[in-house]
Amino acid sequence: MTDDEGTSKLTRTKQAWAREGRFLTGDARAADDGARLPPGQHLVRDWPVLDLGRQPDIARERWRLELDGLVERPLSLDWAGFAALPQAVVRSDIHCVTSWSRFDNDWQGVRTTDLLEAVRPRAEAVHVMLHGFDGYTTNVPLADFAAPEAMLVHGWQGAPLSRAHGGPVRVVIPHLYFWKSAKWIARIELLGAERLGFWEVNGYHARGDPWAEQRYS
Ligand SMILES: Nc1nc2c(c(=O)[nH]1)N[C@H]1C(S)=C(S)[C@@H](COP(=O)(O)O)O[C@H]1N2
Ligand SMILES: [Mo]
Repeated sequence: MTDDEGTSKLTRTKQAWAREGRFLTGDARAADDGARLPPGQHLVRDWPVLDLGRQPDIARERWRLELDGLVERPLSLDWAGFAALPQAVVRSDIHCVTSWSRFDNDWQGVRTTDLLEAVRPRAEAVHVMLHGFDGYTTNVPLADFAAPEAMLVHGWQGAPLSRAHGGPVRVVIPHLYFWKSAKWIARIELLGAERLGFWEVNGYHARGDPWAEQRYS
C-alpha cells in the first residue's frame, strides 16, 4: 500500500465517513423488492475512477494471476492461460458505496464459476481474499465470489479494460458494492475463515450488499 500523503488523507476521509455513517439513508426496507436502484444510490452516466492513487502499469504479456489457498489445484495463469478459459459477456450494474450507480455495463471476461472449476475449492474454503497489484485487498464470502454474474473482466463495452479501471484484468461482483471488485487483480486466495481487506479494516462492511445498505461495519 502506498503511504504518500494523498493516500492516507483519502483513507482518513473515508474512515471518517464510515464513522459518521455518510450516505446512509436507512430506508433499505422502503426499496421495492427487486428494485434496480438500491436505496441511497443515484444514477450516473459516466464512470468515475476511484482507487488509492497508484495505478499499476501491467502489460498483458507480463500479467500473471495466482489462484491459491484452499484449492485442490493451485494455478498460476498467464494471459494465454486466461484467454483459453471459457469467455463470456455479461451485462450488469455498478453500485459504489459513495452513492453512484451505473447501469448496463457489458463486461467481457471469464465467469468466476469457470475459474473455480479449474482450481477446485476444498470443502473448507468459505471466504476469498482478492489482492491487487497495487497492494489493495478486499474480502468476499466464497458464495458471493461464485455468483453467476461475478467475473474476471478484461473488456468493457467492447474495448479492452483501461488501466485506470483496473486493466488488464479486474474482478466484477455486481451484486455487492464496487469496492469488492478488485482492480489489477494479482491473486485470488481461498480461505477457511474470514479475514478483512483494506476498506473492511477501515470501517467498511464485511459483505457490502447494496440492497441492505451494508455500507459500514
Ligand atoms: N486494486 C484496487 N482495486 C480497487 C480499488 C483500489 O484502490 N485498488 N478501489 C475500490 C473502490 S473503493 C472502488 S469504488 C472501485 C472503483 O472502480 P473504478 O475506478 O473502475 O470505478 O474499485 C475498487 N477496487
Ligand atoms: Mo469505493
